[in-house]
Amino acid sequence: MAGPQVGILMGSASDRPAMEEAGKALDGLGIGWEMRVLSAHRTPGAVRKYLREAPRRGIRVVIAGAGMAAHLAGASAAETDLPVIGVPLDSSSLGGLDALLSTVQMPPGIPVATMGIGATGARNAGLFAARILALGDARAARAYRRFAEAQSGKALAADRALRKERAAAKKRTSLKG
Ligand code: AIR
Repeated sequence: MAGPQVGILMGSASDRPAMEEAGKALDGLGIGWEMRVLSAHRTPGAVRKYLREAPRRGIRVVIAGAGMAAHLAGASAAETDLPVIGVPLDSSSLGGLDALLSTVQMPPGIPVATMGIGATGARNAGLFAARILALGDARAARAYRRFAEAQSGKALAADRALRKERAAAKKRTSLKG
């Protein structure tokens, strides 16, 4: 069996509930992933080691989530040429704005694709990783298309149900009058 293609990194085990969303999104598309707790501040050597070895191990995209002064995505992008997707997490009294600015405001030359704050950002990070992989992987591309069509189908069904409900309510009102 092929190994994981996406590395999901997080600054602390406390980030896990939010970052699991990235894994769930990838699971839904049949894309393999692995998860590590690696901190740009607490374990910088381990961050470097992981990123140096990642391409050889088959990792194609890195997702890095951290809160507070969130430097994990930037530090990861400094260590590898793989695409790095940053997820700012809400772990402080600043509601994640600190992590957002720390992740998004990269200096020129070291790009990080920054998602929104928290679990929703993590889910989008998983989907964005799938879009990157889909460029060179027809199976991932088909899985992504199926997901997008199912999502549209659900939204269209909700719209149909809403219009039906409103039309019925209008009819009841006009019958009364
Ligand atoms: N963090 C850990 N090392 C560097 C950073 N920025 C972040 C974690 C977590 C927050 O600090 O990503 O969101 C608090 O970590 P902990 O371990 O105290 O819960």
